[in-house]
Amino acid sequence: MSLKEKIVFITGASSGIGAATALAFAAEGTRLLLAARRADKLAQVASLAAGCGAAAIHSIDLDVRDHRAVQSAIDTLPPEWAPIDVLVNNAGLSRGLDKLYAGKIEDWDEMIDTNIKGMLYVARAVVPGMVTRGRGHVVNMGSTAGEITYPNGAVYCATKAAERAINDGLRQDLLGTPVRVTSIDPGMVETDFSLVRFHGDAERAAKVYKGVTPLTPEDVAEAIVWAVSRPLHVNIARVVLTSVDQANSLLFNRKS
Ligand code: NDP
Ligand code: 8X3
Repeated sequence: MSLKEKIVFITGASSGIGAATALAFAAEGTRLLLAARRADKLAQVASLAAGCGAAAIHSIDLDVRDHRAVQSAIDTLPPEWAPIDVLVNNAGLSRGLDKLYAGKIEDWDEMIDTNIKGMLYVARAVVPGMVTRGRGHVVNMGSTAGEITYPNGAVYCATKAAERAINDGLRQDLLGTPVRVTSIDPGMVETDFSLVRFHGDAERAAKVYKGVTPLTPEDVAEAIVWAVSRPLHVNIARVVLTSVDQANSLLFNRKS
């Protein structure tokens, strides 16, 4: 299916998987609606996307945890940007790697508010328009962490288990409409994810990727574009992808 001129809305487009997804969709000639909180980073991604062939770009400074801001951002889109064809519900983060009984409440709140509630707010604001227009595709960002919980990561893993339930529930609730719903579930991807998890501790973040070859953000972006470009009667429910050095969220082939 050609994606040319389709409107693709990507949350968390300022970095990592979201940024790579923006560039991959840009190469398909789509129109890109990019959202994140860091406007400077978003502007850099927008400029790269323009160079990759995006048909048009519109950026929104948005915190997905603020449900009024999310609804207002969608309600006040310029008319030419309103008919969103594809939503990549990607904004998310991990905070901390602690035993559950020693975890920081503010870390839990941030993960739950962003990964679960933020994802829901964006879907709630965007999906009704897709139903009314009789077309659309929602791509939610899951993780292997949502399938098997790993030690010290219970709350992050729980947010991705919730994503799994919400993704499946949304697909059931959209049965009878042409709107498609896909979860993309990567294992370890080298992005700013670990830097954010460890509150900016770059040395600790680098250790996460030591001795393994992780996925790249571009690997994940390619899977997203693939799922979205299937013929319109095909719904890819879930794509699970890891590097060959990872079997699941617990098992790695670490060389050092
Ligand atoms: P990055 O840290 O590189 O990117 C995270 C993105 O989310 C940034 O663009 C950030 O933008 C945005 N974001 C975070 N909080 C908010 C918020 N409150 N409102 C709006 N945007 C927000 O990490 P990744 O690219 O790795 O993460 C993207 C998604 O992929 C997440 O959902 C993550 O859970 C998931 N994932 C990551 C894996 C990995 O190993 N890296 C594996 C599996 C899934 P800004 O700060 O500018 O707002
Ligand atoms: C990110 C992958 O295993 O680092 O969802 O939690 S993991």
